[in-house]
Amino acid sequence: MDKVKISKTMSLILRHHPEKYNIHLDKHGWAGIDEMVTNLKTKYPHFSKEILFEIVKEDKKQRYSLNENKDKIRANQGHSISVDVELKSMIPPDILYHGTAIKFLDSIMQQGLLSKNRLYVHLSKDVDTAIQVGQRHGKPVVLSIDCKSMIDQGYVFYLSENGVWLTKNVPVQFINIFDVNKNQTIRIESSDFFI
Ligand code: HQG
Repeated sequence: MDKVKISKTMSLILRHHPEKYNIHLDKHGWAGIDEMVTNLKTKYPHFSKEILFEIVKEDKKQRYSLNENKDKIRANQGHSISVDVELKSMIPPDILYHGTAIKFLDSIMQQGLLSKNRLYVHLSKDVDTAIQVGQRHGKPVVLSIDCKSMIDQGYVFYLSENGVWLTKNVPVQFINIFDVNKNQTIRIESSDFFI
């Protein structure tokens, strides 16, 4: 049984398209585990509640949470559908990182970081994670985000249950490029930016 494949389907259901598997999410993003198992069995006949629990437990990014009764499951972050997963607003470290692809830089330095298809821009506290996130889209580049100034100016941040920092958008003036080789932020003015 390919747990990675099943987990990708679970993420698809819990973050983006529950209707594809006739699954109902409540307003807090919870799906009934019995319903998940029954409906996922149409694609993966050997799927079971036990396997679902294993996937939740073993997930390297801890993408899922179970409710106290262990009869509901939800994704901790990454949604495109409008659910309220009861994120707690928190003060972030002074600097967070965002990994993206070089091909997006031009547009990002004009528009700032937008949440695109998701509800939030995703940020990480370490450079290595940002590199991995960026690699999903192409040749990676790491942006360093001046969260301290954002907080001073009233922007709000959330920390998901699995440690991903989230914010609605990041305007250009708070974005700098992080030089991974020199391990330092390159201060730039957006008007200096050419690629
Ligand atoms: C880019 C994975 C052009 C943005 C990861 C990113 C993460 C812009 C892409 C989580 C832009 C959106 C989220 C602008 C932003 N112009 N491009 N103005 N603003 N972008 O996948 O952050 O494995 O929605 O830089 O680990 O890559 O699924 O976001 O490259 O935590 O659990 O638009 O997904 O987690 O891509 O990844 P995504 P992301 P999972």
